[in-house]
Amino acid sequence: MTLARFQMCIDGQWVDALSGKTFHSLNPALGEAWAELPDADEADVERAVQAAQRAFEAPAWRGLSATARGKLLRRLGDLIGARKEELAQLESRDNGKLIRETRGQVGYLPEFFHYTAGLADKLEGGTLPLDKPDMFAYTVHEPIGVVAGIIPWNSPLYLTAIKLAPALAAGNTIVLKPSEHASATILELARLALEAGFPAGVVNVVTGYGPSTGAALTRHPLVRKIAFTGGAATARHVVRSSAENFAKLSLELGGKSPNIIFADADLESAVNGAVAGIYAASGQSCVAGSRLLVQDAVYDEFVARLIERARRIRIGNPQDDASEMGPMATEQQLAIVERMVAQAQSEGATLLMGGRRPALDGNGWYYEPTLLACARHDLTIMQEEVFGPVAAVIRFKDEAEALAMANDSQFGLAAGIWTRDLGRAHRLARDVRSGIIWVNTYRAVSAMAPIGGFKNSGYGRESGIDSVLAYTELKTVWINLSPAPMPDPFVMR
Ligand code: TXE
Repeated sequence: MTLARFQMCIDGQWVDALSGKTFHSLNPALGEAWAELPDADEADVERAVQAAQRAFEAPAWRGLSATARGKLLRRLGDLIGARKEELAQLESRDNGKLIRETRGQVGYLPEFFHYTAGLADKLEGGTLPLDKPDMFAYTVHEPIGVVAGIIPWNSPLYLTAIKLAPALAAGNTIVLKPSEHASATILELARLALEAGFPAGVVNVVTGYGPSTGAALTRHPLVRKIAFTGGAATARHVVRSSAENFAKLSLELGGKSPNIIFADADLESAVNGAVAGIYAASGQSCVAGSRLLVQDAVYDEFVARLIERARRIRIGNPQDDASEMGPMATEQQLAIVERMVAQAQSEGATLLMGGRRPALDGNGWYYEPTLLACARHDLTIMQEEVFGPVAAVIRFKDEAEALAMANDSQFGLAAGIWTRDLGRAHRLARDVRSGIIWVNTYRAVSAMAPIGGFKNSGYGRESGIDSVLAYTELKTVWINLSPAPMPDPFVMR
């Protein structure tokens, strides 16, 4: 098979790595290489960051009004909309995500750009009602500078959009480092940004591995903000890099989100919500509902119905419209899933369904929808993220026990609550320690709704009305109105 060849986007130019080195991206449905990309090292990252810094200072970008930046973003959203099928196909081939899922995600992407475009010229500062009558002061939101966007493989376009759009709306420039497992669509996004009219150097993409390309970018002294989505272990490296020059940070690190099913819930919806939470996207989702907490009275019925529904999931080629579950994005991820399922069983969990690779033709990295029953909540499978189609289910007797289990986690990204009791829904929405609460639904997203986590799920929020503010510095300006000479210089005014 001939490989597709990609170049990186630095300073508006399409370039190879200076070293000439390349690496391969693999198609998870086939388990074989399909694309060749530049393997950027420190020298390439240097070029990209310098280009972004120059673009940040240049009048072509710095001199644009916020309204003009908004118009560029709107145009970018339109261009994405016009190419959505192409982008959806490309992402599905690169990371093995279902075409029906990438179509949905890419189809919604223009909304993020349009919504954020509208925010660009609404970053109003304030006039301050000072307690000093001879002074006038106001605040202004200014861009931070060069932003590094570190992107994982599970939803590259979506996770880039929620960084790129607000960063540009606020007037920053950006260097994106997509995952070595799924870079293709981010390079296409940079092409569309140039086509939309963003000046050269405003959007750059460097491709390569995390410990080399990614680390060179996050420790670069000109990078003033790092927006990271990925795993906790990598995030710790990124946080250490940021300490060099106190780059601002936002971190979205996944979780172990509980889906809590009460006896009074509409069980059919709850079963669908559980499937959406853990088997959609083969569980490779930061908000995966990987802990199922089910009330005693409906536990047996819920588990039986979940197994019945999950057994009907059509596993197959992600590019086939009929498929409902595709492969793991990487061979390593499949190995993690297999190891964690084996460990769960050795710790006493009971395998109720799945737990193996399906019998399919070819070498894709597929894994069956899997369900493990746990008698105790302290098992590793209840505490650690798997990032695969593996749910751990446990019973609870009452609301207090459900809440205690829900909060017994190092993570706090999302939670699902299934009940018809309005008071209980609101009580748990208040008391569960996580950044997103879904009541009688799961895995809903919107450009208007912030996402981000409590505890070890990270910090900072993406999407929503405040997302652009996260890419700004606040400046306070003081004006002395007094005609009198400056008084005693040794006293603070
Ligand atoms: O992610 P990494 P991996 C979780 C999930 C998964 C685990 C590991 O549990 O099993 O993380 O996945 C770049 N300096 N999530 O290894 O390493 C890397 O090249 C700078 C949750 O694939 O976190 C890629 O671009 N950058 C998650 C990005 O970091 C570095 C989504 C993410 O890769 C780097 C994905 C370094 N030293 C995995 N090392 C979510 N929250 O949705 C790597 N990178």
